[in-house]
Amino acid sequence: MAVSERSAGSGAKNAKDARNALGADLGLSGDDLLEMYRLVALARAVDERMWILNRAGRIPFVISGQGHEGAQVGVTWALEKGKDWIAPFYRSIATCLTFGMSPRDIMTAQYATASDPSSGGRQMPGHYGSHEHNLVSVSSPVATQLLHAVGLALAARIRKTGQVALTIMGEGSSNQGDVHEGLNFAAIHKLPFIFIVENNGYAISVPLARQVAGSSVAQRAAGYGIPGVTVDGSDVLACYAAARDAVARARAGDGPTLIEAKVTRLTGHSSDDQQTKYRSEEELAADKSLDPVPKFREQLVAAGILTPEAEEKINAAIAADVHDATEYAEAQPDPHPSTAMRWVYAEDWPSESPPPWGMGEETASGSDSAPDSDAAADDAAADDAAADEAAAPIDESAR
Ligand SMILES: Cc1ncc(C[n+]2csc(CCOP(=O)(O)OP(=O)(O)O)c2C)c(N)n1
Ligand SMILES: [Mg+2]
Repeated sequence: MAVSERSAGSGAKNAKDARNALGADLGLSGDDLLEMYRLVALARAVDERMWILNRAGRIPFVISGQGHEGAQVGVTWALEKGKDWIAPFYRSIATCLTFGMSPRDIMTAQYATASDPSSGGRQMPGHYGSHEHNLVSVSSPVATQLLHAVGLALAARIRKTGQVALTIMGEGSSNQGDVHEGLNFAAIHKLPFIFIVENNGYAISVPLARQVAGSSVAQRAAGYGIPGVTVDGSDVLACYAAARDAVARARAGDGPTLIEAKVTRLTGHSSDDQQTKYRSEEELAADKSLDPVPKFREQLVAAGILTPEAEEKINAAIAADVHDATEYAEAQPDPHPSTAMRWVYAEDWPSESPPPWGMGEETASGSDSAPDSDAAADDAAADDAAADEAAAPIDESAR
């Protein structure tokens, strides 16, 4: 601060400090910023633990959000938890944590336990979802989530709920036909919809130049007559500002916004990929400068918001959370085989009309067309067990 400012009267100084305080122009308090930092750092710590557990043979597959956390926390902060909806993708760990999921929720999905709230161990690892927190389950075919989110936005419009629906995917996925169909529809009907593209420059091993003609996803928004914004995805506050504006537009009935956040993928595509096969050492080293975690940390330290005491407290809480999530998930039972069909097929199918997938009479006589696990479903004891479980679908500890 300049000497002349320091020598100004204390009233004038406080007013100036308040104006200059980091995030103040965005309506963010120091506590907001500390919580945003905690979420960014927590997502990174949970993610790093996942890789250790994978290499230790405890979990089969990791698809990482490292490098994307700043954009995810910044964007998600602009939505209203418990009201708005998000259809996330496989790198959305920080998004899910910011929107209400816990490290235990993330870790039980990795272990595919019966208590995993994303799917009770049914989905692939990394396919997070939470009905409780308005997070639509991740789809394996990339880009389909855009259609789900547009549908949610249409429902919000019809029901006049004031909700906003947001979806997220990578730049490679944004080339799918579903994106054109959904964006066109959302733009025509001015739906309360936000499309986030986390552009990390690669679709597995395919670089941007081979995926995106014209190199900008945001520019495509012009074709739909909606705003297309490009934002530095390592800048948490810039991402928040862009999403906040998009939310305001959506709630005002002005329609969708496309935000392209330029992020970096700090890991391989997944734990089954080795990115040193197709990215140079120089490129990987340069990408580290786009890491949102140290960048946000330095910003908050320089602003005097992240004091040594605050950081120590946050780090201790994160270490405890990650430890707790790991121990918890390790101790959780697998889903019981008799529940294999749960949440796949309707359970209240009327008995007078056997369901087309063969869980009726035919199955009992051993039809080839029936899945193997139908045998368990036909067993009276298994049915009873399944019925019991329906009352408490995520607690299998008594088995
Ligand atoms: C419809 C479809 N095609 C292909 C795949 C295989 N696949 C999974 S992730 C991925 C790359 C997606 O890249 P991008 O959208 O840039 O996201 P990133 O992984 O880089 O975050 C591909 C091709 C798939 N899951 N679904
Ligand atoms: Mg990508």
